[in-house]
Amino acid sequence: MTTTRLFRNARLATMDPARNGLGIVEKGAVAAEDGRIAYAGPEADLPSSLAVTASEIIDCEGRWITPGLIDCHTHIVHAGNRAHEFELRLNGATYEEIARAGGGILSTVNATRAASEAELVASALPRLDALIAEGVTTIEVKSGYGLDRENEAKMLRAAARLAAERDVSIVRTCLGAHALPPEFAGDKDAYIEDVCRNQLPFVAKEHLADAVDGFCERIAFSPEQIARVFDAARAHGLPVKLHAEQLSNLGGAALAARYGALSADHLEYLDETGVAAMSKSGTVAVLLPGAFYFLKETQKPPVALLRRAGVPIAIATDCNPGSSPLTSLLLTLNMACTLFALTPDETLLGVTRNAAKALGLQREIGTLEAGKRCDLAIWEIDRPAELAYRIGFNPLWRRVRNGQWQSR
Ligand code: DI6
Ligand code: FE
Repeated sequence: MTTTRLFRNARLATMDPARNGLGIVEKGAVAAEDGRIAYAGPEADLPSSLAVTASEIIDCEGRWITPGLIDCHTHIVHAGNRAHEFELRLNGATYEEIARAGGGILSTVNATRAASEAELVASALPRLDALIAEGVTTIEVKSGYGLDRENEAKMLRAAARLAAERDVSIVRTCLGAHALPPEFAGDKDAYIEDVCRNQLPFVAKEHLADAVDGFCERIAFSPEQIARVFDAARAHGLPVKLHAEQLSNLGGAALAARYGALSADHLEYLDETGVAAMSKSGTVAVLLPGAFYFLKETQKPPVALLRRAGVPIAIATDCNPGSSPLTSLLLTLNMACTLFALTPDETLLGVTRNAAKALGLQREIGTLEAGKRCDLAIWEIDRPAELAYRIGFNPLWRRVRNGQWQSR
């Protein structure tokens, strides 16, 4: 039997590209049928068949409904934390110096290798809960702290378990090419060979990831090395994305675009050539103001160029223990406005429609349109800009997943 649930007397920010801006509908309604949106639009135009069959009618009393929020770039599965490095940096050490001295990512690698899958799940859950409490319904989770076949697989399995522990969708990305593990010290090419020949074939065979990512940076891997990883990903039918132009400009975004990447992420040092390449390939620019803030960077991503070229912009927490220990997507919206001068509307599209595209899920989630999964966030606000305006306040009223009411 089909169950129809009707959310009425609401204001909708549909994010529907066929409408202007946020696709706002005053006096709107959303009908969910078997977990999917059967209707989203003016309540006056609601098909009477849906109104009649509804098994439950929820009066939203004028509250705002947005699509469930999407955090499209996180590293929430990891062990330990790096508060000590935070102290070192406040005493003058730089992120790159700490990484070169064997700290940084590698200290998280040691902790993550030593943790069991169950321990990784248990330590990720409080971070996941913080995101969920703010209306997040889909989260991307990267590996990248295992750096060998067994430990990368352990991280990706832990990520999948999160979706069994909580009502949330998890999208998994294999980030084997994140850092050089100690057993390959001095030989990045040999490690890249391990990623391509050993890690990715296994991850693909076991269906452990939905995409492949890399870190293209002088402290990580060169464009040539990343190209080898992308070739291997392509051979296994996996789409790619890339940490690019975060600390310097190596042309990573243009490389990613040549491989039809879903997204290029960070992008502080992106130049005009990179923007043009992304625009041509339809690659989403994922901006991560949490890492920019936490590392006290000064070079800002070229937002004006991205806008002019029509590159879709997404926003994410980058939640990770080293450069962005951030578990609030709402605070991320505020940071994107204050630090990168995005408009509140741009940030809201960046955690809904454009974040869905960054995950290749634009047909499934990210807007309030008939046929999509009925993942909603319902807010106690008077206008959408409030979601980006407040600092450290959570106006979520209710979350809806697959058409089902969730407790906060
Ligand atoms: N860029 C980042 O900001 C994170 N990874 C990456 O490639 C940092 C990860 C860490 O420091 O643990
Ligand atoms: Fe990252």
